[in-house]
Amino acid sequence: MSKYKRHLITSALPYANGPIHIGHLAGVYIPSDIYARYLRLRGEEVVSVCGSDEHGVPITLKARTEGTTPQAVVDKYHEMIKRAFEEFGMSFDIYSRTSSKTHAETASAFFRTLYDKGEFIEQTTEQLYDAEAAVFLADRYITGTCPRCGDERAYGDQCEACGSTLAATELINPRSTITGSAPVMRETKHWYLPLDRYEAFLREWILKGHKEWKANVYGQCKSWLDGGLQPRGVSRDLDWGIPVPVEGAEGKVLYVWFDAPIGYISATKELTSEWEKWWKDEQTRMVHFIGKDNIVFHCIVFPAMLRAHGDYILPENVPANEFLNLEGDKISTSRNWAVWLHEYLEDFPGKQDVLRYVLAANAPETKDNDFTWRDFQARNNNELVAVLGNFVNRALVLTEKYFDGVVPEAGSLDDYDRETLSEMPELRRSLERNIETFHFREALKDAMAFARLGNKYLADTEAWKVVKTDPARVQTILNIALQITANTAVAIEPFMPFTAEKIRRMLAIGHIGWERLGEAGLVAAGHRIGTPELLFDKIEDAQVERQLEKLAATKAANSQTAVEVAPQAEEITFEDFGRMDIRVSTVLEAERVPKTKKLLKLTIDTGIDRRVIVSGIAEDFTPEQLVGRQVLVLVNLAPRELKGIVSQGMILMGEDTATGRLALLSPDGAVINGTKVG
Ligand code: B3M
Ligand code: ZN
Repeated sequence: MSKYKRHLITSALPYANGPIHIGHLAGVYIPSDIYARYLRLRGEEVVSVCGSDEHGVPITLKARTEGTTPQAVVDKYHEMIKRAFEEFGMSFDIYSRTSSKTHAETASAFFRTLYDKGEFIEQTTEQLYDAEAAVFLADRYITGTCPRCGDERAYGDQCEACGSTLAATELINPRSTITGSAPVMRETKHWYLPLDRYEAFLREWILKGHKEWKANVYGQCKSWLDGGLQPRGVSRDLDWGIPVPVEGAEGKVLYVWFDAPIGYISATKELTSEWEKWWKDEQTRMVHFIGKDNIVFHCIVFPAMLRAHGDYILPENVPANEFLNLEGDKISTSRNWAVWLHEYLEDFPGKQDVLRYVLAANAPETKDNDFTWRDFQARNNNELVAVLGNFVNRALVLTEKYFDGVVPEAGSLDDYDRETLSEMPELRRSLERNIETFHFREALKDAMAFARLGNKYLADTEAWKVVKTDPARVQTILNIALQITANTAVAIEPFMPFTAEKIRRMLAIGHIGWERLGEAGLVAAGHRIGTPELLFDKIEDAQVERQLEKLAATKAANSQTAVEVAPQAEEITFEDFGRMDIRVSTVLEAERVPKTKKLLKLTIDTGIDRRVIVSGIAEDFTPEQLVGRQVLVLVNLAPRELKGIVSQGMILMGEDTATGRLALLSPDGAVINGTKVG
């Protein structure tokens, strides 16, 4: 940890316009929590700050769609996010919010300092304006075709398809997302941070000074710098946000990406009166944890702001992760395509560490990665249950069985014992190296390697066999197994704090300092352990299927909203409906009608009689799929002749307007043929 006295860890402030999902956790919050926990365990002085990002157009748009106020939106989601983070075990020292008074004061003062130093360019330009809604259109208020990649759903600040940062005026065929109308141009004054003035400094600081940054981060910074930096707007015509603190700025607020990073500073101020030693002392090491879409703001814009202010430190590293997808599709708050943290905590109570483990093991550290529920189940069952849980359980249960729960003397060790124990210090070195270079996936493997080592040791030494002939040997075996168990609790703590605590409780020991990791004497002979319990239980297929059904319903709902649904037909009376006689029936036989593509000839048992019905469903169903199926039949429809066959009735079905596929309507369980539908 070298020359630094303390570590300031910031985690991207989640927009308070929706809940936290697994993409946020894998991209930002689990890496940041692993890192903060690890540094604290190493005895380092750490402050970890986060909070809700409560300004910006996403919030005001959400308020419009929910027919409420931006303050109500952020109050709702700030509480939801804060609660979910706490239950998930995020160990922030403070979780604040940018609608706080301290933040408004801090961000205003920061802006005013740059303004008074003449750091801003003040410019009146023509901006896109929605005359119907009487608002200027910035960021998410405007949509149109991306000039870079042609995607038609680009926004005024960013194109999600190609990741380009855009100016609203660059969009092709711009439309207001408020009224859908084509905007007009209108003059307005704003303030701009001349990033080009900091280009030489940023080149030096990043491209020369931080070659050790992750390739995805370094590469993005380099392409930004090679593309040439432009002045960047730091104010907006909005009624929600922090008012621009200068005369003649009525109706203008700080651009959300100017105010939000200052949220890290205001959160630190709320945490400690000694906030300046965390932000202005070169012996503080600052690390920003973010997702890749925030790299430019944390590596280019915010550092330029801090540099312009003059007395702040800069981040020593910004280990941004790539994106996590879900079941092969991009996670999306607006399309509800996500695994929401608060729902996970409800569906899998007490399983915080399972999700922490899976998302850390699968983290998109160098490239986008995919979360699947099957992989979640497999990692839980094959790694957590079968390796970590199995090893700890055997070590404890055998101690209880053979030594009444008292840790036996180690006695004399043989070569295999010594070789096994000697592996732990190397595992520790690898674990530390990987965590300190933000390779958390590899670090997690190192932590799990302690459990693998113990599992193998118990399997190889076969205490349950040896106990008949050499009980003294079993004392050694179990003493060593318990030392490895205690080491495992230390090694996994940054990743799975709940499980580490559970193992300590079962060993009936207090907290063990990281500095002892790798030692053989963590649990003293003669010590009585606690009651063994299972660390993890299997995730069953039914649990996974339930989650997949939830996602399937979301997908169906999304395709539903994406498609024009036929308007309601003309109103009828109850009597009109009463004239239709619909019966549950069973298909007895089915065959294709020769020389037709769509027709099937069906023999149907309506409960009243057996009859033939011709149905145009041959492109959606094979005869084999239909025989034996119960269907709904309109039995009192006048007979019709189709291709020489008299059809007596009609089978009811729906046509999926998104896909055109036909869906048979059947009772949700077998009922008597002839049952009347009403
Ligand atoms: N609110 C999160 C996002 O872009 C953004 C981070 C701010 S960190 C200062 O999704
Ligand atoms: Zn694009």
